[in-house]
Amino acid sequence: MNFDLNEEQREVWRWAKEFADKEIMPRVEENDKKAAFDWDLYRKIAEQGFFSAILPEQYGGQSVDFIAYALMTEEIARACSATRTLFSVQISLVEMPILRYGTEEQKAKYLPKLGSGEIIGCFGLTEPNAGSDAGNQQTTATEDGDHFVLNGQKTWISNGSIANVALIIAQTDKSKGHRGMCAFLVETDTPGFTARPIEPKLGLKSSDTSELFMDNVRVHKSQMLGKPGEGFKVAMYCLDQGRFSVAAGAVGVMQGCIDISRKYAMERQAFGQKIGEFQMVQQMIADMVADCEAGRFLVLRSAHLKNKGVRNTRETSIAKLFCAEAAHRAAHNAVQIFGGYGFSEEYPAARYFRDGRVLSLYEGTSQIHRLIIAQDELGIRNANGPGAPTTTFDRLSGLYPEPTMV
Ligand code: COS
Repeated sequence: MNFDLNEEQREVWRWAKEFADKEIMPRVEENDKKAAFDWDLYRKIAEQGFFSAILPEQYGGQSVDFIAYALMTEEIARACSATRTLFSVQISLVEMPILRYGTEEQKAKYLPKLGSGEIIGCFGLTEPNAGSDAGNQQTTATEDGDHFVLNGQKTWISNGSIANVALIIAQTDKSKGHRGMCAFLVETDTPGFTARPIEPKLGLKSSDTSELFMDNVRVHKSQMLGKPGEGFKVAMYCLDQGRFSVAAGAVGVMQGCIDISRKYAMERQAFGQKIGEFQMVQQMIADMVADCEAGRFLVLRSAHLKNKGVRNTRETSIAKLFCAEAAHRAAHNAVQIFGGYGFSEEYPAARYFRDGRVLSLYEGTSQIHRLIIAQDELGIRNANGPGAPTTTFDRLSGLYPEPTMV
């Protein structure tokens, strides 16, 4: 693993940082207060080409690698986690699964439009009774001639009310359990498809989070993503991608907390000196910095494996678990450093605290990630699939099998 960034990765990082500072930061507070989706910012992100960053040139993209993608994601989250959620869903949960599982027609139909921001995507897996237990899907898809008819409800769907296309996981044959599921690309203007925002939320206030309802929604067979029965695998692939960008976003939250705490600690005076000169404040700053840098390296390790095309469910789970919980610690410390002002919505620490809380809930709770990591370690279930290396020596010495993403 090379610890040096190449010129392209540095350039992408600078590009995203500049955009985050100039375009996102100045409006983050107002957007949070208004609790409304910022369409103007959305258009700016689209115009800049951020949504197409990872797409190959043939779909209008720039083919940036996963290291650059992680750094972009981090920068956006440093400024605003709600905006980062929009960005992650569009890329990791919609574009990437279409790239991986889509037919040529599906890729040509959706990727250029998703990349340019002409359309927005969302990912519909979670249901009122299928959160951590993702295999317990109640949404059904019944075959009817050239179509499937979808019925059911999804919840906690980011971008749900603003999406033009929804990647929906549904049960086609209940008797086969997770092997009887399919994934569909459902256009949200199809009759019978409706969405309703979930409000109010603790954080991510300017991000759209919605419930989806499907009442006899007819979807042509050509809209199935992946093969019949592959729906659960498609969903797990989506989560492997989404969790990576959540982890990168959590690093951004940590960096944001460090930035505001550094500034405040070197301005605020108590007992005749800057509070940053007190060792107990320095301890909190040091913990935040160590967590942030450790988390960033875990994310970059996952990115490195993704660049090689090697299955990385285990490493991504470790990154997601660590970074989400470290972001909570960082936001907690930022509030502590700000003291009473940390409890005020007039200062940024409270927003990082509220927005950061969801990081260990969505895309797999911390408990789910501990389960994946521990079961892998104990030899109960190999997180990276059959044949993946199981010892640290094999993993680190690069003795991976031939690249297999799923
Ligand atoms: N990539 C590819 N395949 C995967 C996979 C992954 N990351 N994880 C599991 N699979 C495969 C397994 O290999 C197994 O395949 P076979 O049918 O060939 O044996 C199949 O999927 C079922 O796996 P498993 O038995 O482990 O499924 P479980 O129902 O026990 O669920 C967990 C496993 C709990 C890990 C899964 O349900 C999960 O991640 N839950 C959390 C869901 C989540 O994050 N929700 C939040 C969504 S917010 S967008």
